[in-house]
Amino acid sequence: MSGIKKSPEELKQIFEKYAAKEGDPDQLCKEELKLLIQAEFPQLLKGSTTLDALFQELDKNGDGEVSFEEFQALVKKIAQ
Ligand SMILES: [Ca+2]
Ligand SMILES: [Ca+2]
Repeated sequence: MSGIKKSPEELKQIFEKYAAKEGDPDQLCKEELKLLIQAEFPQLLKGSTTLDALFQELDKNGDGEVSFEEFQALVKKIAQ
């Protein structure tokens, strides 16, 4: 009963909810990612993983925002 796994639909809704808070509604900035992680997946920040490290890992193209496509890498992490 981890409660970690979510359906693809739920994950899309979560992404959209937080991405729409500031700036581009289709992209997560670091602040939005922080809010998302803290509220939905706080278990990801245990151990040595910091928000900065997570953000850098997810932002593959380095534009300072996490797109839904880039967010998929996080989804895979959660599913592990
Ligand atoms: Ca945004
Ligand atoms: Ca990006």
